[in-house]
Parts: sequence; C-alpha cells; structure tokens
Amino acid sequence: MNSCLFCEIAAGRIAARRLYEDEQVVAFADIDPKAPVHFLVIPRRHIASLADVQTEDGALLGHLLRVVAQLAHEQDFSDSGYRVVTNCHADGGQSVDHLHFHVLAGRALQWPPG
Ligand code: DGP
Repeated sequence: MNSCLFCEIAAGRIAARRLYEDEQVVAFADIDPKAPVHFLVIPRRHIASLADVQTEDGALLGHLLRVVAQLAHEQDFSDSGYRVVTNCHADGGQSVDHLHFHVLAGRALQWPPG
C-alpha cells in the first residue's frame, strides 16, 4: 500500500489536532472545517472506504460510531444536533482513501447536501 495521509495522522507522524484516541480509533479536527464543529473519526487500521468494510469489521464500526456519540455528548452538541457523513468513492466526494466519518455541528445544517 502506498503511504496514506490518515494512517500517518493516526500514527502521529503527521500532526493534527487530536480530540480522542484509543487502540482502534482516532478523532481529529478537519483541516478545512465546513461547520463550527468539524472533525473526523477514523479507524487506525487502513480501510479504504465504506465499500471496503467487511463483515468482521462490524464491531469496529459500531465502536467508531459510539465514539462519535460520546464526543458529541462530551463537547455538548449532542442535544442541539449534529451530522455524521462518510463520502464514498468519486461520486460521493471522497478525497482521502482511508475510511473516515465527518462529524459536523454548531449550526443548522442544510439538507440535501450538494
Ligand atoms: P473527504 O473529501 O470526504 O475524503 O474528506 C477528507 C477530509 O480530510 C476533508 O474534509 C479535509 C480533510 N483533510 C485533508 N487533509 C488533511 C490533513 O492533512 N489534516 C487534517 N486534519 N484534515 C485533512
């Protein structure tokens, strides 16, 4: 596998403003925020996109989403609301080929997205 930006961030070799980490998951601020709160939650293990998730990754995905809910609660935007998005492949707008969930909050978000 060629070097992956988010693998490098997860390993701490590229700097990012980290919000949370454990043995499976890292959350860090998006470099180009689209809302007052915008961070990314990723698995440490390289999974290229949602399309590459396997049946055995179910517990990891569940944990990842539980971390999102925990951070929303801790950062006090759980009640006001938030959005969780993963972009998959070209038409989905994916630009970094390492599975990541965007977490957006802090303003009323529009629907549908562009
Ligand atoms: P996507 O387009 O869905 O693949 O989202 C990729 C996101 O990653 C995008 O919102 C910008 C963010 N991003 C790209 N490069 C970096 C980086 O070097 N550091 C951080 N913190 N975020 C990055």
